[in-house]
Amino acid sequence: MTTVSLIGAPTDVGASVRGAGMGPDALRVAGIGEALRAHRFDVIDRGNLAGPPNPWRAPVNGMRHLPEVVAWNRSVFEAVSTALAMEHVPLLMGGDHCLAIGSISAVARHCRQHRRNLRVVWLDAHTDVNTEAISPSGNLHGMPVACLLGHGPPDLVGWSGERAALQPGEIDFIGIRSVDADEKQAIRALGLQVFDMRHIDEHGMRNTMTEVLQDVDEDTHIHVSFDLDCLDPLDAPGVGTGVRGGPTYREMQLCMEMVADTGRLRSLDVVEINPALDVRNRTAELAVDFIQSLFGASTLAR
Ligand code: HAR
Ligand code: MN
Ligand code: MN
Ligand code: MN
Repeated sequence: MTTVSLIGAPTDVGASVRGAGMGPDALRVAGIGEALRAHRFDVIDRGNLAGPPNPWRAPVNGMRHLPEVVAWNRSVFEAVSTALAMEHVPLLMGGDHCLAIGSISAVARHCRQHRRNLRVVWLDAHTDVNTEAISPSGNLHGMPVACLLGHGPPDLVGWSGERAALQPGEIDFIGIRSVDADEKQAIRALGLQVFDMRHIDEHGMRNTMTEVLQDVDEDTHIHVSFDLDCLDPLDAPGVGTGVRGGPTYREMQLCMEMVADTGRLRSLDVVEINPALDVRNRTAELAVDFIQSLFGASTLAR
């Protein structure tokens, strides 16, 4: 039986608004553990990691709260590494999206050690590929992908053991509809594969996911990094940086089910849920609904 390790990282140090630190408990209240157990997973809730409070300061050298972001990601890196070493599926409950630096660095190191091919599926309204030199905000939740590709402050680069935890061909972005001006140039320079909302409008989620998953084989480790602002804010109001025009509920279900069908999902981030902005925990409940599909609960599955 597969064991899922729930890891809470209750912080908003990388975000532009406060509140994402309550995300882990919102997911627990929405029944994340019970939902996975109902689908015959062993679930261990590791509780919440500890880390520094949000000092709520202005950016320094183009970054807000760098020391705090480093500290939180160190804890995440250790916890995810420990879960992977036990062959558990780590499910990181954020917290804001800066935490993907620690999480995916740990996954990348594990994949290299075990000679697995890594595929990261980045579900987000944003590409998060800013650097401190080009970010319009200085918020580190807009920079994790750049750091993982080896571009960012030395303190946040190289954790996997290589300068770049990821190669550009190892990550696909789905649901994108908000990219900053200089970030667009960075995407082109890096040669990143971005399936934006226009692509999904024109080709549909089925064709999009077929393309994303085409080279997945039996040695592939799929990591999904699920930023809840990928969804339309009408469905998921509890996010700090919502952008209208996201995938529909059905499109997102299909996305999750097609990942599940590969049988290769091995790690997951669930980030950017902000209960302070939510309506009756709707966003966390929706997240749990999609997570069940991602772990294989389709309508007619036994
Ligand atoms: N691109 C903007 C910035 O860098 C906003 C991006 C952050 N929002 C997120 N991450 N929730 O996906 O400030
Ligand atoms: Mn994000
Ligand atoms: Mn986002
Ligand atoms: Mn690709």
